[in-house]
Amino acid sequence: MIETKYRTCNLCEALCGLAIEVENNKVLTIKGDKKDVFSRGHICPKAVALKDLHEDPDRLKFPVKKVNGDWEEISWEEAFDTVARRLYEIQQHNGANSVAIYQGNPSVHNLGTSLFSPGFVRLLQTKNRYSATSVDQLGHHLAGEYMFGHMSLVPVPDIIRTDYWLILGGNPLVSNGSLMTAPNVAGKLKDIQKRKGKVVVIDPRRTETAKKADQHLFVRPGTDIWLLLAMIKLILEEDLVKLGHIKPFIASAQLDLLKDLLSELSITEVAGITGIKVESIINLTREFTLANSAVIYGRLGVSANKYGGLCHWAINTINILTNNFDKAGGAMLTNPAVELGKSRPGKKRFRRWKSRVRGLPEFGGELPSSTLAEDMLTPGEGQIKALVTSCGNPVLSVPNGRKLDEAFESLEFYVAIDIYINESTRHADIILPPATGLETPHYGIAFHNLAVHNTAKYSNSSVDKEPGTKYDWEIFSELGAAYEKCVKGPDFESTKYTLTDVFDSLLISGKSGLTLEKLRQHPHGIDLGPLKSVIPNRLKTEDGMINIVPDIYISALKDLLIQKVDAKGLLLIGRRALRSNNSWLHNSYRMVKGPNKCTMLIHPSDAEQRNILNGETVIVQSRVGAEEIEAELSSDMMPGSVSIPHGWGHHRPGIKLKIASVHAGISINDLIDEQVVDALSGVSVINGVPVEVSKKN
Ligand SMILES: Nc1nc2c(c(=O)[nH]1)N[C@H]1C(S)=C(S)[C@@H](COP(=O)(O)OP(=O)(O)OC[C@H]3O[C@@H](n4cnc5c(=O)[nH]c(N)nc54)[C@H](O)[C@@H]3O)O[C@H]1N2
Ligand SMILES: Nc1nc2c(c(=O)[nH]1)N[C@H]1C(S)=C(S)[C@@H](COP(=O)(O)OP(=O)(O)OC[C@H]3O[C@@H](n4cnc5c(=O)[nH]c(N)nc54)[C@H](O)[C@@H]3O)O[C@H]1N2
Ligand code: SF4
Ligand SMILES: [Mo]
Repeated sequence: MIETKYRTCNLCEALCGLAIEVENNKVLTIKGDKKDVFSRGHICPKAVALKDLHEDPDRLKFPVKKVNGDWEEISWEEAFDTVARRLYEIQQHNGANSVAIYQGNPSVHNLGTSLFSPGFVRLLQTKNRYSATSVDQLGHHLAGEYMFGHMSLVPVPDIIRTDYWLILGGNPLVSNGSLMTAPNVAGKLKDIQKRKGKVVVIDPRRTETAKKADQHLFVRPGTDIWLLLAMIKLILEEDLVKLGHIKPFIASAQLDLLKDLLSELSITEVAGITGIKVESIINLTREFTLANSAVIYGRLGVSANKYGGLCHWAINTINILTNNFDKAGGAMLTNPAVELGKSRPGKKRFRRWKSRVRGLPEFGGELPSSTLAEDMLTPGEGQIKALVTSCGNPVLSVPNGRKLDEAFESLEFYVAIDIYINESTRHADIILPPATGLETPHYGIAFHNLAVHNTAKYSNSSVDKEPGTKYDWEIFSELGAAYEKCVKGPDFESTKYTLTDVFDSLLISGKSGLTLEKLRQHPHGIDLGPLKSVIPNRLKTEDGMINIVPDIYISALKDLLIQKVDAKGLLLIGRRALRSNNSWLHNSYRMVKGPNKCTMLIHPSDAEQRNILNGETVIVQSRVGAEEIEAELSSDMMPGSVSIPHGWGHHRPGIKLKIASVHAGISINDLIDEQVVDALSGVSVINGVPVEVSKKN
């Protein structure tokens, strides 16, 4: 019998509703669910890859152990006992911090991992915790922590109601939006234009989004902060400040301080640094402030760059100063059924400890991933000797992948919770593979907190997992129990919860009145209404105020303002493709088929100077490596910048991905310098990396 199952796609942040035809546990078709209260039928080409993922013969189903370089299947029991014992013994000999954990992007897309990994991580008691957040979005969270009192208070652009959308360093028509859950961005962009609004994109590449926008301005990679500061200066000096209803929550002395700090900034110099003309900077600022509603949205290009921390403070500040914060059409906080960041005001969760070798700051309990390799390779007290990875592929996603290869190989023990033997997990001793994708229930806890409209939707699994396989949450739970037996003795029995127990109690503790039972009665989701003003209720600062000039930002700003900016040479930036999902969807043939997608885009004038023709192989050289790649000439690139997509590089020996290893590409992170991070937040600098490009002889 053919049944239609409704669920939410777990691949990216857009939370699209899917209608899946299933017969005898086999997936027949995957389409958009027109009745989904949020996405209304929208999907992208990646959704069908969920079928390929479900059927992928290369996916591991049972634990494997490396024996003399080969993989052998072992029982779950043996796997949990061995992993728990090895981790415990290594910590007994070398201290708790000798075990590190890295959690990757799908952790937040997987309800089981979101709810059950924190308990396991706490058991390990290690300060060496890492995640993809520090290669992605530290700046957003740091600004939330210091300006609004909690790292989860990340405002989202209300693109459903805005009249002016200014996008910096994001390409939501391809990425489908990030830190802004908004299915069908293309439709929403068109709607802004239909209501006579305006969309402006600032990007070193004329992206797919820029081509649909009303205006595009090239910006030299890594220099947006100067543009943002120039905008703040103009707003303050031209008396364009409008605080609206949040006025009582901002100390007026802070505006004077900010004006003072920027008094020496020259707009002409900003134009020279950014490549954006003085008159464009002035027009942009005036248009933005004069629009009925307007919002700046900054994403990866301004998040994982040298000033990622300052950029997101500046973006929030502009939205606030122009009466575009906590207001329809501006930057808003959400009212989700399960709210993140409910903890009480208190001590900042920043710089409570440092990375061992380079002294980079902890934030929210984690250290910057750019330090992971050196913290493993540098001998001495506190050296990392063992690693747990879950939902992550740091060899491809963290700067200097080659150094990580070396570091992972040097470990005494490495356990990966992952579905594939890929670039990272090939170094593991044991891999614990979960049931995933369509086999799991879904609720987008993190993403409902970041959504442009309030909804709630729970999906049951669409197909049964194979008998004997385990979900991520079962793996964390059972591994935790085995580890606790090592610590507390073989008779210790830890309390066992199920995923639905934990999720239901979380729902009930929220104020929405929703229960799991109620959500289950609404397979297309429940509409909880448009975003609403939440200030001051959601503020978590100790004094109940918004802080637009936190001390750490003032000192970072002073350092920035005395910098000399070198505009010479080529700067490398990243890009994403519609049929790609970070590093792990390339084993689906329909995602990789067609012409080579892992090319380096270069402006024809830069190519001509180097005698490079379209399609030729070039050598890209950086401080940390040199890679050969096909050049693709494109006048969509700003002269002086070149672009390579990330997530490729499947040529490494030992990986067991038949399709991906044929469509291998190179890894941009083999060129990115792990030593360069944003001095304020510690986020990796993956955009704006100096490189030399030459023709291969
Ligand atoms: N140069 C450069 N580097 C980048 C970026 C860039 O733009 N340029 N982008 C950065 C960003 S934004 C991010 S988020 C990171 C992503 O970096 P990571 O999170 O480290 O890497 P992913 O490619 O998302 O890898 C996901 C891993 O999870 C596994 N997996 C998939 N589903 C499941 C599941 O349900 N359970 C388990 N246990 N495992 C699963 C996959 O097999 C894969 O190994 O990369 C960052 N790195
Ligand atoms: N299809 C697909 N969708 C995805 C993903 C994927 O891999 N594939 N990954 C998901 C993840 S984990 C994330 S975090 C999001 C990311 O979502 P986005 O941030 O929208 O995605 P990117 O394509 O990385 O966009 C970054 C843009 O910044 C530009 N840029 C680079 N340097 C600079 C700079 O210095 N200044 C400015 N102004 N722009 C700059 C780049 O040219 C690029 O257009 O996408 C998510 N969605
Ligand atoms: S946009 Fe994202 S959530 Fe929607 S179908 Fe595509 S991958 Fe899935
Ligand atoms: Mo990301």
